[in-house]
Amino acid sequence: MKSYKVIVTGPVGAGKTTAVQAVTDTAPVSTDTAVSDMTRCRKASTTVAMDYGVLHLEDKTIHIYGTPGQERFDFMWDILISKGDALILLVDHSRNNPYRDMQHYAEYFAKFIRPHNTIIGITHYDQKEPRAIEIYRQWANELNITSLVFFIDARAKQDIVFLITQVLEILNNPPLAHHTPTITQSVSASQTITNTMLAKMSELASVIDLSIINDQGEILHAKGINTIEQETMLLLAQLTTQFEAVMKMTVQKVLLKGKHDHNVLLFKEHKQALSLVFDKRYSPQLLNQQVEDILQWA
Ligand SMILES: Nc1nc2c(ncn2[C@@H]2O[C@H](COP(=O)(O)OP(=O)(O)OP(=O)(O)O)[C@@H](O)[C@H]2O)c(=O)[nH]1
Ligand SMILES: [Mg+2]
Repeated sequence: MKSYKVIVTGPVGAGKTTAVQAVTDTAPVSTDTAVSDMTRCRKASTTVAMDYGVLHLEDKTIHIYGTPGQERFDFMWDILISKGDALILLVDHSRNNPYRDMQHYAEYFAKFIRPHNTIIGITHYDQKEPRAIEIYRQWANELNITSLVFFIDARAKQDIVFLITQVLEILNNPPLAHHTPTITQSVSASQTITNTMLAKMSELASVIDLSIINDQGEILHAKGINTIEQETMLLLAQLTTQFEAVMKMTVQKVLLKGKHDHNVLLFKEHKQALSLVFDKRYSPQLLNQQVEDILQWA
């Protein structure tokens, strides 16, 4: 079973969240929030961190990440692209200047974009007077992105599956000599959170799942959590690191309150992040105290 990470990017409203939701086999992760900018009247919500979903195609598992469109969240673009095998650029035909949009993304992702790893989908083509696909293909060539450009509808599952299939096809059978993506071997860092500590944490009544992520973004230990949750924890840990760099603050703990049964408590500890999914009937303060005791004394 081969696994791929495909990043979906493009301007605000191009349909990134819609595309991820359209193809996701299980419940997608979305970080949309109500639009507060008065300037935007096209849609009610915007993505602030990422979209995430998983698609199974024959013998492949495809992890799909949607970037936020708004530029104030563009630090997420770097985090997401650093994990990507392939890039889908959605260009909104109904916006004022789709060429400029393409140019912006071509420049931003120039280090990543190669002819065999990027594909362009033109969305919203039903909402404005048509423009020939050849014009978009010509623009793409001028911008040195790729010659693969298609009209698609982000709401249609088959269109997104088509883009993914095409880009994986060229990724695996590149037309020209290409650079082979480096596969990073998992290097086990010296573990400051010991197995004894983990065993004690697992025994806590409130703890459902736990995972440890090192500063290389590798999952060193994951108990009970599924792939989607692992990926989300990984991103959460990376987000806190990014937050530290941008805000010049130290993140020690993050508490996420779930809508339903579970909460998440993330501890940053000596270049490692420990995340605990716990039953929300228990108090976070109690869990915090218990974990701190274990980290200090176990
Ligand atoms: N008519 C039409 N609507 C589309 C098409 N593709 C997407 N949409 C709609 O356009 C809107 C796009 O919204 P999102 O998927 O949230 O856009 P996004 O790219 O994630 O936006 P941000 O997260 O704000 O960057 C949704 O209402 C979709 O239903 C298309 O090809 N035609
Ligand atoms: Mg979105």
